[in-house]
Amino acid sequence: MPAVLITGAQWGDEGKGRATDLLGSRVDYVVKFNGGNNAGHTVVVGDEKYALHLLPSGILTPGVTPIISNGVVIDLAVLKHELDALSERGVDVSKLKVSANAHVITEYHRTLDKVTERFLGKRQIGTTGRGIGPAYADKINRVGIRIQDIFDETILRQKVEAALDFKNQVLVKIYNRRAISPDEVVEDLLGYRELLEPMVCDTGLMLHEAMGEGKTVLFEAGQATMLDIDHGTYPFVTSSNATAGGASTGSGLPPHKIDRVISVVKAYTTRVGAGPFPTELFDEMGEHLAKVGHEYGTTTGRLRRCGWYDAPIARYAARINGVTDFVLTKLDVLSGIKSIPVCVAYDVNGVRHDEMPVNQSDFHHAKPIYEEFPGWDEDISGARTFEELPKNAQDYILALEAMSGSRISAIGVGPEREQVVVRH
Ligand code: 2SA
Ligand code: GDP
Ligand code: MG
Repeated sequence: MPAVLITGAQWGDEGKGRATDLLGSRVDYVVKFNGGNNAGHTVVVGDEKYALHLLPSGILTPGVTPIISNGVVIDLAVLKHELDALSERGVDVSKLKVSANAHVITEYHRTLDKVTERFLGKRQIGTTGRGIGPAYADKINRVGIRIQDIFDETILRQKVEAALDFKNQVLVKIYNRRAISPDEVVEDLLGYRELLEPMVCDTGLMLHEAMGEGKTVLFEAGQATMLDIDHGTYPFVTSSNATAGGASTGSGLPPHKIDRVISVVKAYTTRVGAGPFPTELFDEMGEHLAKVGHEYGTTTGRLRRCGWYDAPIARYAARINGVTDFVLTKLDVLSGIKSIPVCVAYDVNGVRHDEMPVNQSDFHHAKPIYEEFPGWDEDISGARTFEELPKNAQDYILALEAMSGSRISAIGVGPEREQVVVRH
């Protein structure tokens, strides 16, 4: 398996960090190619629980070279903080490489993220407030600051002044905030030179050469298909490409190098932040899933919205990403539920839609059409083979597989490293 990609099929928090960790011991490089410290990946190793935001989950696997590639937006204070925190816990972080072309998140991006959300009021996206959208907006507007700029003070100053020129007018005149001093931003960024020096390189070239030597690469997507800037529920999305295509533009490796696409999908659905969610539950069952599944944002601590499995979304993810395998997580959370509804299609104003409607308003009005599956009472967290699962759990998996457009090759039955059923 020369290059494998792991992506989320739903609205994030499917358990991608955990899936990356599972494959980690079989790869040489783990690449984070999109997003920034809005991500929240939880990995449980024995008694230790790690919550990673900016660093790829592969950093926890000895021997792996973790890479933050060009498609990522980096908050340098967070980078330093996460590296220090992991080092204190005995994790070797010395192999990390960072792309010279990655963009930085600065104070003005964080400020703009928060004030824009406040300004939007009821129409807000529910961002993580980490400055992600404004940093990507600057990248697209060609007024972004890249990691390499930090090593040329004259250029850095010019770019920060250019970026702040218009923003300060907006901050002062529209949002009634104080102007941000370019000097302070420049000083702050220059302070990270020493930290960055040994890790900055041309990560695209590095990966290309590694693959030439037969090394294996794992791409780890942040967020998920339905939060993708192009293919998600726009505008209730993040600002990067979280789908498979993003791995290529976000790393500099051509698309044909990726030969396996694993999509992680939860046995039910969750969403954090605003936006349409057809199978969302507003009753005690929603509360039950949130409680049993510990559905709280890994980055912001926000309670996640919960609902039933949505097969058209899984099929959509299979199509957009070219999924070769699904990893189904959190099946254990469904234990004890008598009858489990699964959304098989949508009703939009009396018309049946078997696939994701292309029109955003249709998706906002989509009512799930459910099929019911009998549940199971057994604790399945000790199962390690498909045969050890109760018959109804097996049938649930097989039904999801038939509806979702690709093989389910592994099933999470608990948060811990070994709590997984691999199907051969
Ligand atoms: P942003 O901050 O601009 O990327 O927010 C835009 C939308 O994307 C959603 N988003 C996420 N959804 C699920 N999980 C994410 N990571 C954290 C986690 C989130 C947290 O693992 O739990 O802790 O709140 C993530 N990151 C971004 C976000 O909710 C907006 O809807
Ligand atoms: P990510 O953003 O996709 O990496 O996922 P998060 O780490 O934000 O959220 C997934 C949560 O589910 C974490 O708390 C994991 O420890 C937990 N988790 C992952 N797989 C399983 C599973 O199979 N069962 C249970 N009960 N929890 C799981
Ligand atoms: Mg998460």
